[in-house]
Amino acid sequence: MLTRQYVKADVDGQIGRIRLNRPERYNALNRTMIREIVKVMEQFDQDETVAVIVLSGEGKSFSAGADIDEMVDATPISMELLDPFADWDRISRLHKPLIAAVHGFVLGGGFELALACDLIYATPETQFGFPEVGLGVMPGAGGTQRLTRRIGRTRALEWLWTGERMLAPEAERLGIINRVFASEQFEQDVMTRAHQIAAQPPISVRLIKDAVDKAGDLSLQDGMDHERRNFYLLFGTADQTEGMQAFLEKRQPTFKGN
Ligand code: CO8
Repeated sequence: MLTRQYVKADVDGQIGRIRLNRPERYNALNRTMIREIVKVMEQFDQDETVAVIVLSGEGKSFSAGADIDEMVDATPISMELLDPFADWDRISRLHKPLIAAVHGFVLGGGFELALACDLIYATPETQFGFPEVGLGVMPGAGGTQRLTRRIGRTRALEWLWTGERMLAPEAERLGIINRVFASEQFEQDVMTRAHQIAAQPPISVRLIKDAVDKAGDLSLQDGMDHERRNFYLLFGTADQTEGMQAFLEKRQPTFKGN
């Protein structure tokens, strides 16, 4: 168990699990906590025994956002010098599938942390929201950008301006999250899904993520060129030979990750 001050982490099969562990403060994210989360994520990303990373929260909630106590006295210059988002930026450079398994409150920076993951699963009672406007600020860790890309400008604006909360089934309907799983067996359902992805050939999984990430930034033709290069690359893997051979021989493939 890779336990740190604000984070618990362990490996279950091929799943690297990270739990935010500041439950008495609804897992409010201070700088140390973000640094710890990202460090463990990077450790798992480099660990050959881990195929998928699952991020969740201890206690009643995933996270009520950035630690307001830590921000109350900040100035533009102190923020510029501190560069608090440098750690956040490293999340988007991870290669392995990153799943946010959320419950309770998922607010502000907590919501931005979930949106920085590849997939989001939630319990039906989970409440998502960006309350920053009511604090005289706005999201700063990607909220306006990632939310707008998912639900479009008009919906994003209304939600960010009002600071209203949304329940998980509505977030699922709008395509902000992937799926809602019943609370009673939430952890099992998330782990089943994580194991399902972990069983796939890891280089395919990695290059699919890489290509999908390009879809937001490149023109269609440039994106397709990038996709094609990744596609060709996979024909250099043993897992491609095994996957196609197994299909022809009508048996289950055994992937080795190379
Ligand atoms: N920061 C610091 N402390 C918090 C936070 C927070 N975000 N959220 C809860 N807490 C603390 C409370 O102060 C309280 O502490 P104490 O017991 O010492 O009084 C404890 O957690 C329990 O909270 P409540 O008593 O308020 O519990 P309730 O059940 O009444 O309410 C809520 C729970 C609804 C979650 C409520 O606590 C709340 O509204 N919290 C603040 C939510 C919020 O505004 N989040 C946005 C923060 S700003 C942000 O996220 C900007 C992100 C930009 C990236 C920043 C990178 C540096």
